[in-house]
Amino acid sequence: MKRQVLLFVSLLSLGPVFGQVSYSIPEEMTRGSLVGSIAQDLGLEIKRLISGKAKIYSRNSDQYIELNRERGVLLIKERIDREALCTETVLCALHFQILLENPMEFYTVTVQITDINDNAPTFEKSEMNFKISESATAGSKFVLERAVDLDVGINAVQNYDLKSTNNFALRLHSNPDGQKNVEMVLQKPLDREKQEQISLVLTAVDGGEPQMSGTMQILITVLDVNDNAPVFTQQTYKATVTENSPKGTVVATVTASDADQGSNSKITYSITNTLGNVKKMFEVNTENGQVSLVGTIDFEKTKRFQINIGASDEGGLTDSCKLIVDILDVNDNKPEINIMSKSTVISEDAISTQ
Ligand SMILES: [Ca+2]
Ligand SMILES: [Ca+2]
Ligand SMILES: [Ca+2]
Ligand SMILES: [Ca+2]
Repeated sequence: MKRQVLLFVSLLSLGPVFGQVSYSIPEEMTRGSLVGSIAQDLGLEIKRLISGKAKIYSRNSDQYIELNRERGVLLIKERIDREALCTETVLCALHFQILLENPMEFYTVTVQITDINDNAPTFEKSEMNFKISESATAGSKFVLERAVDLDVGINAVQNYDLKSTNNFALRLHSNPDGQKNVEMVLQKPLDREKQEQISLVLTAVDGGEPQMSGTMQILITVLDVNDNAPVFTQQTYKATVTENSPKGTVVATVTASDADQGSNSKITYSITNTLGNVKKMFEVNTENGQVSLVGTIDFEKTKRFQINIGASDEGGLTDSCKLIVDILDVNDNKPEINIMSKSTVISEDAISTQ
């Protein structure tokens, strides 16, 4: 390698360049494809190429291009991948010399390698996950990954698309380096109670012909906030209980539900009456809303109770309901006397109507 470099330098010092020519070819041409009619373009005859033992002199281009002296043409020797040869540079070219002996002459040749659209935009990750609170406000921004396309110019990434969403809009802004920053912006607040998981697809497209694209999944988990109060299934419940029922008798069950999640929906029930003896007679199970007797009920003293019950979630949001309990008489006051008195009444009525 070192010897070759030295030879190249000494050649340059030997004398003037006799001519130069440049070609432009697309990358990925197959082996044997024509690069250019070099003899014709340099004004050399085929026999001069042969007698001068014309050959390519190059530090690195001879693996890709060969000279066919008999035809006076340059041909593809090995498939050229522009992306491997030049990475991100838009201008990609091979430089070499055609060297002839007797007398010594040399010509410089430049072969521009133009890009073809043979790479799709790709995302490094196949999906991105976000956890976003349902209290996030419109205008909140979330940075998305950019796609990479190994091609250049119009064949590189040109645009993005986000589908399908009512809540988010895609926003692109160009950087000084020409790359686009990709963001999604919340347009409409999220509601975990309506949709807890949102799945979007981000698509990147290049501007090549035919157009190529790459996609990435965006998975959004909507985090709960306590934005729903408990709600009782009824505003008023009704129940009956016979007097003298034993302590512990379940009178009724009240139920409230809460659309939120976790502790934001954990309900605690309580009796909220402040006046009267309701709290001495009844209790509510704080967890399941079962209302049961804790006192002894006497129909002769009270025929109806109104129990006020509250439901509260752990965020402090509440609802309330009423439970009306009617006490049923069990005729515990000497039924025989009652019957006697009734029959007395009937007989009195009978007399009075006659
Ligand atoms: Ca390419
Ligand atoms: Ca491309
Ligand atoms: Ca709640
Ligand atoms: Ca919620």
